[in-house]
Amino acid sequence: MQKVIFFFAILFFLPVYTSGQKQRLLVTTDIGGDPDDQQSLVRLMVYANEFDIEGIISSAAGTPGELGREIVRPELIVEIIHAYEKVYPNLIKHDKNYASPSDLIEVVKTGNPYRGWNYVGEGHDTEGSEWIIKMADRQDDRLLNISVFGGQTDLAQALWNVKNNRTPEEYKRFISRIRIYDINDQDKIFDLLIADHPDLWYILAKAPEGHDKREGAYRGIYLGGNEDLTSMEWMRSNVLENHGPLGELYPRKTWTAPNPHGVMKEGDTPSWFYFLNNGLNVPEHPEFGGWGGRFQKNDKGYFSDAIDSFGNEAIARAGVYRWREDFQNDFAARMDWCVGEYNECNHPPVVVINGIEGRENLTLDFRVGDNVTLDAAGSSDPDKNELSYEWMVYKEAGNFSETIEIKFSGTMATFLMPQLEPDSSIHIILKVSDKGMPGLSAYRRIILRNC
Ligand SMILES: [Ca+2]
Ligand SMILES: [Ca+2]
Repeated sequence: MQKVIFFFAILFFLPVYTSGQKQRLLVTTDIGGDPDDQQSLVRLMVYANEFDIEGIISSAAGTPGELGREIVRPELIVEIIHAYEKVYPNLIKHDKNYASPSDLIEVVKTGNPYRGWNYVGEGHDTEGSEWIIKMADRQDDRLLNISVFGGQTDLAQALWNVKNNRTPEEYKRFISRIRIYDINDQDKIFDLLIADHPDLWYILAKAPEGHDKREGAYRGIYLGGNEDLTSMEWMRSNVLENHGPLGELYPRKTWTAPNPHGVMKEGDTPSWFYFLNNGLNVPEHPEFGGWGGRFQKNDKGYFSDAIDSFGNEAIARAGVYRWREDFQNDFAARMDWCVGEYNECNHPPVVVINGIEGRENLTLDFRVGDNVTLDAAGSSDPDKNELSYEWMVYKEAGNFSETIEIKFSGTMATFLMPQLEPDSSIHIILKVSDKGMPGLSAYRRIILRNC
């Protein structure tokens, strides 16, 4: 009993919450080239209850030179939202927080069909670049998260406009209001962009120089790990068929080699997975890792791919594929929500850690040798499914290389607090999984430090 009192006293004085908020999201997409952008948007629609989606901007379609013409395809975004509109009445039976289809239509904007640094500057404002400015300026305590599925030209234009038309202080404030996750520097203007705006909070997800491009963190969405979860058979039974008009719109063919299936790619999905409030992800800390991958600050001041170890591999994309079973099952359940009644579908568990519900990560300080007790008692499942508890030490996330001996008992995990190196901490990921169909998991991250 004494131990319990001691523990709650610590909780009362020392919790640090750095996650757990519904995030704002603005997407720019090169939709109209590789159909994987449509795939990523279809998946995003069934997560429209988890974000405030403030913009979906159609930027120059395809990769540079891919289509042989300069074009934007906002109608492809609208088509997906119309399919969402058809399943929306069913989705709200599962969560009333799903965004209204008309609100989503209103934030579809058109960017520049031309791309590159020559299209940034005087006279190159677009509906899309102006919308980025408007949303970043919007009064909100939360930052605006920008997921760049394609080129960055409209984003660069927005930044150019603010830098050249506002005072240095106003520009600085504007920059501090946004976070960017960029897939692969598609317009090849990143070096110029970051040179012009060195204070940007920027993740450039891209395999490092000299590495195979397929090693990149974001590629873990479809490469490495158990690729059977991306097969045509899996996609047919969970997304494409018998799941309503939104699933039917999911493109069935794209380029996935060396993944042999050629169906699910979704190369851009990690750019919004990263910001998803799921109890695991911590948007302000790219080095913590999560569904969108793990990144480290480089000597140039932005974030680039970090190596993660999983199974026998140490490779950046493992930072994403290590969660594939969880994120595919989660997708499958949400696709069921498009057509099924509440009692016919599965819903994820609700995690309680040491009496605290929510999705915030917990930071707890202990002295060397203290008995640490973590307890998931009180966790529940809305479908009354049986639950199981997994406690994982995410070594890379805390820069912690030792092994600690954790004792498990029911909902509890206990261990002795070790001596930590300066600048390191122990990240424990609690995963609570249900025995529903498909099996769903929910997470909490606990960060332990020496005091
Ligand atoms: Ca794309
Ligand atoms: Ca459940």
